Amino acid sequence: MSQQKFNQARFEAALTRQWQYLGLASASEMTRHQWWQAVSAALAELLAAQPVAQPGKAQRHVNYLSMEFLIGRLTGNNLINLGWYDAVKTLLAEQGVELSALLEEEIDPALGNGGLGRLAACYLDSMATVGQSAIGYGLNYQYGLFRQSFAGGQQREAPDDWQRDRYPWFRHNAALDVQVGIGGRVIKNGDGSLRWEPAFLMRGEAWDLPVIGYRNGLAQPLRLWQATHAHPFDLSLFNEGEFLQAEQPGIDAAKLTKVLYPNDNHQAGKRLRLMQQYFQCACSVADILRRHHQAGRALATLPDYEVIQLNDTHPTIAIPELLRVLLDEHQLSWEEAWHISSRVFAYTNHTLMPEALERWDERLVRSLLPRHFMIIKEINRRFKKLAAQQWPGDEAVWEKVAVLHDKQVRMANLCVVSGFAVNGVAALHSELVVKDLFPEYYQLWPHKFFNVTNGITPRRWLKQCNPALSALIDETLGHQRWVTQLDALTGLEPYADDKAFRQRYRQIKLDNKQRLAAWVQQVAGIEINPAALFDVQIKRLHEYKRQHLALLHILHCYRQLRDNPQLDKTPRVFLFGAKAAPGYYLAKNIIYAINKVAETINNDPLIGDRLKVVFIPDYCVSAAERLIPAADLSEQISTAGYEASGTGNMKLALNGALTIGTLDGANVEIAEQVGEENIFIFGNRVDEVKALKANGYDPKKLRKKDKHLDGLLKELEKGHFSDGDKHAFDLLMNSLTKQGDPWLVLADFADYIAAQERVEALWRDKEAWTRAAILNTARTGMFSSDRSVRDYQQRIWQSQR
Ligand code: T68
Repeated sequence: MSQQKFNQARFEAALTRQWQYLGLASASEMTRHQWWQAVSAALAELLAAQPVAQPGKAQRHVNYLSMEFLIGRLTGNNLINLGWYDAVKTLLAEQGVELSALLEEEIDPALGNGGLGRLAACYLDSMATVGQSAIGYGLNYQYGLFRQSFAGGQQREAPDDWQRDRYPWFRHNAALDVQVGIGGRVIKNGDGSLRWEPAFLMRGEAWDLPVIGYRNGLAQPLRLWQATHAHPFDLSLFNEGEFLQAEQPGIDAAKLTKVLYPNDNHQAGKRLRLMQQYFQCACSVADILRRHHQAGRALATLPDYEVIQLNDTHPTIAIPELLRVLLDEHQLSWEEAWHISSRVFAYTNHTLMPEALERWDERLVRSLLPRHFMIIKEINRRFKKLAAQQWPGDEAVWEKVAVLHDKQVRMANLCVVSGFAVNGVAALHSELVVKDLFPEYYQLWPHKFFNVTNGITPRRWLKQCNPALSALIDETLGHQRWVTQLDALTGLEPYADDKAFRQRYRQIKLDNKQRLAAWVQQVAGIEINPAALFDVQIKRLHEYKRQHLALLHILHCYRQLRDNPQLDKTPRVFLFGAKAAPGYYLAKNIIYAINKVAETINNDPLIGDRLKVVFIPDYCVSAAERLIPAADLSEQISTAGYEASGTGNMKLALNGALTIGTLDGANVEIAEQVGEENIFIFGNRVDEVKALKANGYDPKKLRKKDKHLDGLLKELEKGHFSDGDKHAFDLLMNSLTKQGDPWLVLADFADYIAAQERVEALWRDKEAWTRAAILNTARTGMFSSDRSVRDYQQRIWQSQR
């Protein structure tokens, strides 16, 4: 498969149609935003008109079901993958338009919360690039993840109206519309079979975005469903003169895909969320079966051609939906239907935290999806028989493994029982999935359990976001194979010892830092010194990720400088980017604390630019693309055992930031790859965390013993950073003390500070630091999502069933 040719004449013609459509007299009348719209729409048009290659047929097609696809900006990325970037750049330059400026006009499609949604986007890019035939199925939310701003240091949220209706990359494929029911009751047919009679019907519209493989001529869809009412009007009501009520159902259906739920690693249990999940699954299952029938294939062969990968449990309801269609619409027996469905579904677990494991109230499921509830009950009943054989009379085990328990449907259990594969997302996490979360299932079905370590796409996370480093790599290796074979970066290893190379590598980092500094000035109004160490923590705000541990380190540095103003201390800029779920008050309190501490430190004349603290507002994919190439230090400091993998850790290491981190998630594998002398590992390990908790860990005792730590906490408590308000950080302080410090922040504090001292020691030796940074770039090739996708292929999708 080869790259698609860029047809300049057709592009120009398409571009002309765009400004004519806008009613303008010439291209030069377009605003910069219109230029972005026009160029993107013209490219989309060209792409749609060209026949695209399809991956080989000898493999199962992957249906990647995810409630979130955090795709980020598309125009620049598509140009790079198409290989058309330079041609379009030159063409626009002739019209006096700068491509890079125009790309800044794109609003990020933020159709996801964090790592899980971004992972789905990286996997789509990699599947298209390695030639894995696939469709991503998700929802077309009208409002993406909220926009974040700060007012007096507090997080404010505003709706993210990202203009899905005018997004130039979308194509509405009207031929693919589906009808979806909800509510109602189950009816017995004359022959004793069952039929669901829904109370309402909705229509799902297919809105496709093109996912373009890297210079291989492949494009395949990300299909996002948008809800509307099945009939724009209830005609009978309309005819009776009830105009307003007649339109009502349309309004309700459209509500379904209005907003993305802004929680990560937490389940709120909302009715509308379950409706979203079902809507997404019903549309997707219908589309998969439509394709299968259209290809003239028998139902029984479905598992030979299709696999459905569930991105966490959010799309689990697809399992009873497929069974329902097979049983009720195709009149298959239970055994026949189960024989099909149980070879189709594979499930990826992204968390062990109990509050994130989805459970739905039986009553809610029954009222919205009465037939599905019956099917879930039947799955549970049959599984109970198997469990009784395996663990006769063991009620305790049954309570753990049951799909239905305590009037709740447990989605993770439903996935394990009904699917053929379960995987964790990093080696350590997959081990804990087996040992701590599903030990009984593992005993029953060891062959179902896998690890697939997460990955990131090198196209966006190196080639696109760090063009200067990419060019240096091209030149040094003498080829660009690394873009699709990231392991080739090991070829850089010898250059870590080359002084001239180190100089160039360092200069690129400095340039990136300068660019970042200019942007920080713009968005945060803070001047930062590019020569300082850029210490970066970017991820969702969550207690287990411990942004508050980083805060304690900041307080420590500030104390040091006040105690000893002459101290020769490494100048640092602490950069945070994080959104807190709107209802997560403790997380918001941590943001507030960081912002208030920042305010004090940044304005302290004694400190100058030796310490700066910046909380970048509205962290998103495009912000990450600026921050990552400019980072020196990557903060990956979760409580061991709680970060399933992390993927920001991979992006930062690849771009030459050294990691300071716990032995958690993929940090473990990063440490293995880069070597322990090129990473700063600290803190309690998983078994030590467990032991501490089991033996009655008491943060108060720790605080009493450690006078220095006690002093730092007192400053927060006494209103030193909050204009005398002693209660400003109550939520945070209560968590650290009265509530027993569940995330062991105080327990890891001393070792964290010691690791930070090692960071400063290495930083003082510029050459040694750069050497370590280069080795991070050279040795993180295995974290390409191309490798992850190949692992999925070999271990799960294309393996014998
Ligand atoms: C993340 N999970 C993991 N969840 O926290 C991270 N949750 O360790 C891992 O690297 C990443 O997944 C990819 O595997 C999430 O991002 C969510 O965003 C989420 C969203 C809705 C409900 C629950």
